Amino acid sequence: MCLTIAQKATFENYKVFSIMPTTEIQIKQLFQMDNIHNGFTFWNTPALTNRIVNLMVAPDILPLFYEIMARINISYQINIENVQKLVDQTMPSNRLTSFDFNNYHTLERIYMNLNNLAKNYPDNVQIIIGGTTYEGREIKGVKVSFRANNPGIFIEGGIHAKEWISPATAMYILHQVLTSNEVDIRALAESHDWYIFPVFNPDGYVYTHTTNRMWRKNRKLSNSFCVGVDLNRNWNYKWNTHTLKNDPCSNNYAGSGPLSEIETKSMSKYIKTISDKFYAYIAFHSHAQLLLFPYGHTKNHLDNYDELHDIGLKAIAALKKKYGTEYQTGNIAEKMYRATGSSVDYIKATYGKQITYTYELRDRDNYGFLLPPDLIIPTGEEIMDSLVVMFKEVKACRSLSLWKFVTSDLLN
Ligand code: 0X9
Ligand code: ZN
Repeated sequence: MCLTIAQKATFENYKVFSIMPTTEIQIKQLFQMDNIHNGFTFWNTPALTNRIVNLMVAPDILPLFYEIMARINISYQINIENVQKLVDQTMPSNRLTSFDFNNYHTLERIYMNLNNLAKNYPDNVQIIIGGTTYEGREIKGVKVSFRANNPGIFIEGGIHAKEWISPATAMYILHQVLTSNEVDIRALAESHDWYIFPVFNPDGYVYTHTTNRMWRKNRKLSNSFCVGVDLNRNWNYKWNTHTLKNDPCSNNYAGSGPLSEIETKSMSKYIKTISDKFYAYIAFHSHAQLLLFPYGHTKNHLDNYDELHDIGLKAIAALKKKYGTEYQTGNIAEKMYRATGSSVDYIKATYGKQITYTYELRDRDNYGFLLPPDLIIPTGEEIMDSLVVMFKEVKACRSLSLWKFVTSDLLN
């Protein structure tokens, strides 16, 4: 008899190298490495010259890595000696009994905390099941409100499974909205309704805890032997217009069609039901320290680019104050890479929402997706600081014709 035992992926002695491409040719050459061997994994996509690319290399193909680097004559340095060591540091202990921000948490524990908040703040917190997943889980979130019909802010976390700082930050914001005594935070919190969904991709998130810490997509099985769709390529705006080959084995597989995935389909249906209740949509990702805004298909400065850029600059200046963390802001295609089918682009294009930002959270190159848990609180604090300024600026811009969409409540 043959037994198959589900094994946890190990990253023992996997290394991460920072590579600095200086020419377009080098970018193309790096890009091709993805296809040479599946022991090469890019932590960020090679797209811009003079921007560091982090590449994870399996131990058995180190010689091949050194050979390719020499051949394309590119400078690099080692950044992480043993990925598994960092993976272990991010794993929550089974002994954890309460929810905190010194640890990452399992889906179960996050959902339990949402339930507890609804129990403890019955007048302000309402549980919402926004959608469902391929494996039958709930996509759970909350609506937080201090006054009926406040203008809404929607917060999306965890659409990419391995980006654990994203759900952690969404939860941090939620707790601040409920409990902070800081005057500016209270003012922001109580003048808005909050729709907060910390984990848009629950199946993927669970899988990163149980099986493969570096998983990104959902867990949909398809005809191909490869699993999963990138839920941030699956939304119905310019779906799959950029990829040359929509490959199910790629980490950016856009799915068989727009909204083909139950996660995006169900959440898009839910969002439609509240589309007149919110005017801002914020998504959390990692890792690059960028504050991005639409669109992903073009570098052109469309719609309210100038306003979003101005607000973005002020928000990242506020973000930097406490810990000196440097962000850049700009259009997604110009600051990162071209990518279509994302949730923020969809929300902006479909509902004309003017305030749509994507935070690529900490860090840059030291830990990548494996940000140590003692950096959850500093990350949360600086993001809260930036949101306070972002929405002060939004309010200050109200004289511009652009803001006529903002409900009168916000203008009071
Ligand atoms: O590629 C993505 O989906 C995001 N970057 S990540 O490294 N976290 O995967 C960027 C999303 C930006 N949004 C748009 N393309 N509109
Ligand atoms: Zn992401």
